[in-house]
Amino acid sequence: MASKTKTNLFFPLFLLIIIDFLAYCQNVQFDPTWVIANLIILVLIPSIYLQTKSPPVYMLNFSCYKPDNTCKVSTQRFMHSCNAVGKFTKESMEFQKKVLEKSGLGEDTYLPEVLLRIPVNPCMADAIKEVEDIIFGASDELFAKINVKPKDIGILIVNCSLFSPTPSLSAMIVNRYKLRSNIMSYNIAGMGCSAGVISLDLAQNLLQVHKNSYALVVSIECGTLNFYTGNEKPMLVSNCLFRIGGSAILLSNKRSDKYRSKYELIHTVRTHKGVDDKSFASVTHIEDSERIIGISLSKELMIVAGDALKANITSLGPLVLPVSEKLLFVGNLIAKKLFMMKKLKPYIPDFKLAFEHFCIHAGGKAVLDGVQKNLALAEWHMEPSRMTLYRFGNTSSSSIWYGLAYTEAKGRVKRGDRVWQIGFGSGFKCNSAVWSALRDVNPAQEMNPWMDEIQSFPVDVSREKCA
Ligand SMILES: *[C@@H]1O[C@H](CO)[C@@H](O)[C@H](O)[C@H]1NC(C)=O
Ligand SMILES: *[C@@H]1O[C@H](CO)[C@@H](O)[C@H](O)[C@H]1NC(C)=O
Ligand SMILES: *[C@@H]1O[C@H](CO)[C@@H](O)[C@H](O)[C@H]1NC(C)=O
Ligand SMILES: CC(=O)N[C@H]1CO[C@H](CO)[C@@H](O)[C@@H]1O
Repeated sequence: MASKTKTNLFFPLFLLIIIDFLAYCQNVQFDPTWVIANLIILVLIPSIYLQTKSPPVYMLNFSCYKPDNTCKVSTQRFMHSCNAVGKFTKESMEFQKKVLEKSGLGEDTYLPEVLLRIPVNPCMADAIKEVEDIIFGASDELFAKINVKPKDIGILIVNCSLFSPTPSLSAMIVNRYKLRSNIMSYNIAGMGCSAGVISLDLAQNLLQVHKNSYALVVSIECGTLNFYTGNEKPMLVSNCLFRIGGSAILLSNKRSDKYRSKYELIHTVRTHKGVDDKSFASVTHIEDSERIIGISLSKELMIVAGDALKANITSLGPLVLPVSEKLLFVGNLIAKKLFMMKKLKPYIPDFKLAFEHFCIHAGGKAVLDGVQKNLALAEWHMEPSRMTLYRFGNTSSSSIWYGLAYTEAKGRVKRGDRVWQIGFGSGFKCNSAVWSALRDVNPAQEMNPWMDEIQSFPVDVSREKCA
């Protein structure tokens, strides 16, 4: 978009300079109005150009929270804790065990400590402690990585779907890091796992309006108060999949920061299918018949997710795909619509030509399988997302950052590589962010949760679970 405006605006400027130059060579006498008109155009066009061009958005660095080893939860420990809750029927226990075994989660994921303590009796203070650990853990690491003073940060966005205390989570960050008093802070709640991308999109929009700013985006989820203790199956599933985690990202729109940033944000695309009732009801926070609160996942979740993905691909495709793929896609569409070739399968563009790396929300094995099938991705492309699910579980919106950290830890990120982050969440929403790497990432210098164990990955997830 910006480059098109550039050529459009610079063409007349270029023409003018040529005319001036020719006139000068011909010794034409300049009359004053001509000179003034000339000057005005020479000053005006570049300034119009600078006004209309939206500033770039760079990501200086990011961090993912790695919880303490004491919070590690194996299948056995999980079942033990569930047993200690004392409210599950035998059938529910069996069901949870079965879900866990098929989930794609490994034996090293993390749950909040209070849920592992016996007796299990989480309270508000525990939840606050949990979010503090995650938020400050991720942010401390981020501030250690970047050379930016907390006072320089102008925009703060925190997203935590299920826990929204007063004072807000964003206020907790302002208080702890002594952020400036005119900070623009936003606390997003209730938007589910795709909120990570929503907050990026919000940050991008704000950065386009507020020049020379830094934006801190913190994505976390709080599980403490959302552990479901009833016996309805749709609500038990999320107990098994949800694990703790969080991420912090620093964005900048200063052009000079290009030289010390990791990635540039190229596109964000948001799809909201909330108009459709089935989509709307696919993930809900409700009370069951015994008034126990939990998160209910509907059976249609996978279909709904597939639909949302398709919709968003349709709008993202034209932005990112090479011309050849676009032609095939349009050709297929014309054949179907114009020539009534209804049996023809819709052409699925090869997104591997548009991106080198994929980070898909690790919500569960079914989500990843669905996306892999829809986009025809190879195992190599799925590896970061599968390993994230295996090692950290469903960490909600921050899971796409664990995926990116994995890709970096494996030394896969090279200058110019394009990364596609796909988030899914209640609503139902499918959101994408597209990044371009500004430099090679040298894993030896990185600090991220995968670093000290990256040699042991990838693990074969399918075999792991049969054993
Ligand atoms: C913020 O990020 C977390 C990531 O875990 C996600 O669970 C949460 O839903 C996100 N956002 C919002 C707006 O709730
Ligand atoms: C992942 O965890 C979040 C937060 O608990 C939940 O809303 C979401 O439904 C989970 N995803 C899946 C597919 O279970
Ligand atoms: C990001 O942080 C790591 C430290 O973990 C550092 O080695 C790396 O150089 C940083 N990247 C940039 C582009 O500043
Ligand atoms: C914001 C955006 O581009 N989202 C798109 C996702 O897909 C739907 C359906 O094709 C579009 O209508 C949205 O505009």
